[in-house]
Amino acid sequence: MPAKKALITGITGQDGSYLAEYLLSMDYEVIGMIRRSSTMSFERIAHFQDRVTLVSGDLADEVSMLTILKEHRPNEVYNLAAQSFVQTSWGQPVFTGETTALGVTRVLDAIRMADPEIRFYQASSSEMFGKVHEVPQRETTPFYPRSPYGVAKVYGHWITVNYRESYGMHATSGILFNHESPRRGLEFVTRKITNGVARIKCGLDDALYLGNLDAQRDWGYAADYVEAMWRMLQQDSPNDYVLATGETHSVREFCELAFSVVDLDWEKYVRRDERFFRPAEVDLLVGDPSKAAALLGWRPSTSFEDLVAMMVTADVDRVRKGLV
Ligand code: NAP
Ligand code: G4F
Repeated sequence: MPAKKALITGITGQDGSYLAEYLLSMDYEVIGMIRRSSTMSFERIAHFQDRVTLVSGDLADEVSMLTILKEHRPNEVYNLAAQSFVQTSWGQPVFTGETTALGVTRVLDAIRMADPEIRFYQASSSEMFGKVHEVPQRETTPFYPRSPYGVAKVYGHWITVNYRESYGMHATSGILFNHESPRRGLEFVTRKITNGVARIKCGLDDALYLGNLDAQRDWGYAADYVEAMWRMLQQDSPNDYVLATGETHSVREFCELAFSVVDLDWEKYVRRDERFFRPAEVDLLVGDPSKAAALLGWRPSTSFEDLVAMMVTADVDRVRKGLV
């Protein structure tokens, strides 16, 4: 049988890089969509760049995606591209809507026109639960987004469901809770903390400035989550799935643990900074992954403690090599 072909939008991001590695390990032919920029940053994909085909396109431009689909004819499309930083979405709400919301319609429409048999994965988010209606959150929990990003993701989720129901497309939505790794962007709180810990340990900084320490998140390991994305598209029928660990921890707990990995006391270094508080906060996220466990046979394999230790160790290593 010929190898399967997958298109990944957002291949240069955290999840895109792990998913590409995973699909390559299963002999997929991987096409990665990248957008034009004045300085290309392939930091996360440099180690396998010669094994994937990179093509130019943008979620803002439907024609570019239609052309890619017609030319490369993938069996599966994983839509991971987005303006993914919640804080930025208040400063750039229209841009966030263009990319994170309408961008999903553009990909779905391009698939509908090029080949409606292509299987589609949409990167939905636990941010859609926002001001939560129940604890833990599951596929049936009503949405109450608290940021322009969350609102855009709700649109992306429902347009995926709508194309599934309107056109019979194999369009699936993975509602993923926060997942992190040493490849996480430096602006997200986990990586900001582990990078800060490494810089303080190595004598480059003497403080770490953070916002709300009380927020609670269900943090898992990104490499575990991309495997479940693939499993979703191997099912006979499209569906919606929550991916989460089922455990929640506060930003404060994350700090405490991260500093303890290098034998430092977090209270001596962490300072509160109003700039990092949000106009509206998501206070508590904790997911129920039992549907994914039952239907996909998926379970996260990395504990919170191991995740924090992995990220701190990787950042200390990078700082010692002068890389961050
Ligand atoms: P990320 O590291 O921020 O990566 C985002 C990717 O999207 C990058 O490759 C970026 O390209 C690309 N992109 C942004 N705007 C684009 C556009 N207009 N056209 C084409 N590509 C564009 O995000 P991530 O953490 O890997 O997350 C992947 C997806 O899952 C996102 O949709 C995110 O919203 C969603 N999600 C993430 C989490 C999480 O905890 N990580 C949880 C739930 C859902 P550049 O490299 O050029 O910037
Ligand atoms: O790391 P964060 O920026 O992630 P957030 O907002 O939960 O969003 C991430 O997870 C979503 C899934 O639920 C994804 F859809 C989304 O794309 C992204 O990957 O912030 C986590 C928490 C927030 O409550 C924030 O207020 O940490 C709090 N926080 C406290 N101080 C901070 C800081 N967040 C950041 N980024 N920087 C701070 O200094």
